[in-house]
Amino acid sequence: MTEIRDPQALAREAADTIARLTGVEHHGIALTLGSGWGRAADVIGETVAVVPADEVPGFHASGVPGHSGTLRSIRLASGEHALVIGARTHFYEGRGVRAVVHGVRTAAAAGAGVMILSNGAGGIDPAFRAGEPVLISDHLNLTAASPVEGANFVDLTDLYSSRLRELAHQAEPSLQQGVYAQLPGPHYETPAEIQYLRVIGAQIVGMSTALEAIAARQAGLEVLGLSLITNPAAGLGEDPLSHEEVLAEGRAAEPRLAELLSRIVARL
Ligand code: 8IG
Repeated sequence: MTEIRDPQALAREAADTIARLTGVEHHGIALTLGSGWGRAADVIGETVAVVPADEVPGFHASGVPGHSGTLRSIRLASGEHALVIGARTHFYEGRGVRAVVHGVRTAAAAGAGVMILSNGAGGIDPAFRAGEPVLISDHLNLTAASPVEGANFVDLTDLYSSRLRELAHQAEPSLQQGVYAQLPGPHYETPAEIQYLRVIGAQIVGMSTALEAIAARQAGLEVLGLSLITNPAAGLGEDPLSHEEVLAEGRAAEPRLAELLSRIVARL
């Protein structure tokens, strides 16, 4: 029956369940860790509790190989707790936009003020090489969908918080930044579509994050977005795109990304 429930009420119920199962009442920071970013959960602090996603209202076990299906509570050096959401629902799974942004709404209900959204993505700008992390500076939401319901005109001017980007840049001065385009997927783009995306201002392309960022802003969270470039976008590299390539680049980058996220989180 959860599909017809008010999304706010479902997020509240999820947050209460997380508090009960982890023993942690308040999570000040939340992170969604995409392809390549998972190892960060082992490094940013001390894991207090791991909860299977399907024990929390509105969450589903992951349908994507290589993606985990748990929620973790982590105690940071500051004493604050971070909630790691290892159970992202993608738009292409067809569960609807409410399911896609349920993690973000749950994070807000759990007390988060900062939402870190990470992903694996294709590089359109040739300056972004496979294996590199890139800060998301802005996005093009090309899903033709919105997580916002009703006449609710949410401002997205500084969606990817310039304060948090500045802070990330201090943690890692070599970080470049770019505009992320979210497409519905699950197919990758054609080379013609990548040329079109380049012309309209996209430098990174993926299948997540933009809808989540919008919901995060609506919920009053400050958003930091990070992409691991796992492949040159279609038509720009030598090889056809494959999920195996994505997973392999992700695994290779994991230690570096974990260390990067630790340094960023330590500055929040
Ligand atoms: I990882 O090249 C990853 N996710 N749409 N295109 C799209 N999504 C992606 C890509 C890519 N690489």
